[in-house]
Amino acid sequence: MASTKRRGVGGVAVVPMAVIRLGVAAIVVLGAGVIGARAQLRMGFYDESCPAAERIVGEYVRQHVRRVPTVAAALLRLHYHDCFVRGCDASILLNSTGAGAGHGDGGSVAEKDAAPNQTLRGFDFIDSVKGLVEAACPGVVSCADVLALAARDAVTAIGGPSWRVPTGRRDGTVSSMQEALAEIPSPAMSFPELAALFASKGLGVRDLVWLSGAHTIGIAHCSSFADRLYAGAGANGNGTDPPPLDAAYAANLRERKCRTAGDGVVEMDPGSYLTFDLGYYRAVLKHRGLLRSDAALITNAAARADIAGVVASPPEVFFQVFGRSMARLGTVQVKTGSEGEIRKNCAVVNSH
Ligand code: HEM
Ligand SMILES: *[C@@H]1O[C@H](CO)[C@@H](O)[C@H](O)[C@H]1NC(C)=O
Ligand SMILES: *[C@@H]1O[C@H](CO)[C@@H](O)[C@H](O)[C@H]1NC(C)=O
Ligand SMILES: CC(=O)N[C@H]1CO[C@H](CO)[C@@H](O)[C@@H]1O
Repeated sequence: MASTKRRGVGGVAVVPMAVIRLGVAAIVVLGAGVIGARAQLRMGFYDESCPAAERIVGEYVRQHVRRVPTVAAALLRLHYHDCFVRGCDASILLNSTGAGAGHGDGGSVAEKDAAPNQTLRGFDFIDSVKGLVEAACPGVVSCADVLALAARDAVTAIGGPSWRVPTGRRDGTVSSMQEALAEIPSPAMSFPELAALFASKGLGVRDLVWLSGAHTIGIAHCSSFADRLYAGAGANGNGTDPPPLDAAYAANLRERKCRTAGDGVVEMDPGSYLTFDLGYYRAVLKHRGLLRSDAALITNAAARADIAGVVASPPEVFFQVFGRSMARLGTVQVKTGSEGEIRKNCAVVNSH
């Protein structure tokens, strides 16, 4: 505990009780529900087979994120969606093969084309990085590892946290729209529903709370939360919304960015949507979290207290707990060893 305390707040003299409690809780969570395959990933998996791999990914990411910082949010979300469907196996990157194209499993309409994925971005970016890695070491580095590394490097490049990304993930060969619809949390879900879905991935309630902090960067379309602005709009029906969006903020959105329930976009952390900071949690505490799933976080007393504790602490504390949860997310149901394949082109399975 003492060493965690030191790492957690590095250099900060006074450690609030809430921070100590967070640190202890995180360790307890780490010990529970460990997923079997995570042990088979390891740091520097490509050190011999493709020593340049991690450097190629990092350099490409830093170069492009400098010019197009919104890429960071795109890659982070892509990695998360990948891990939630069939594990972190790059199945999210596969194109649909057309109805009846015969994967034999009925999964020919890919995850990419499921409704929650229609706002995913960054596919071309990953294809480009993978192309560079393939040029250096053909057939060695998985798309799943490229995505995990690129997401981490992009978040770090915008001044956000870093975390350890052990490698050795293998790529899956199946991508299914139906599974994506079932396994990716809907923004309309309540806290217990979100917690149950995270638990099914071996992730705890605190992982839910800290990973949601990813919404400190990026944007949401009005359609993703329109039911909080307009009764009857959106997938969630009748506009019941505990707790509701702050009334003044909702009115402002209706007048400006979301005049209709449709296509407008809103920064999830207004004013600092390109900066990895505590703005998102501050907004959530003020009932200005855009999505119902954001608002849901403070319906749970313990989660609300954790968020208040992190908001009152130096940003390094958020960075640390976020990084830990990202490291765990990156190990969800990974394929290793001789499972799956190393895809040559991230959009299509290899032909055998
Ligand atoms: C807890 C359940 C979650 C729900 C229900 C959820 C839902 C959503 C929705 C609806 C959007 C907006 C999409 C749009 O309208 O364009 C969004 C954006 C985003 N989400 Fe989540 N999310 C969740 C958790 C996460 C996690 C765990 C991460 C990553 C660790 C993440 C990262 C992001 C990012 C970075 C964006 C912005 C994407 C962009 O700017 O293009 N989300 N999320
Ligand atoms: C995958 O789909 C995208 C968008 O539909 C397309 O641009 C790309 O060429 C496809 N890739 C392959 C390898 O078929
Ligand atoms: C409206 O929302 C409430 C609370 O979630 C739910 O019990 C009810 O079934 C909903 N009604 C309709 C018509 O969707
Ligand atoms: C990025 C991406 O692949 N988006 C797709 C999401 O699904 C729709 C169809 O439902 C496609 O038209 C998009 O291209």
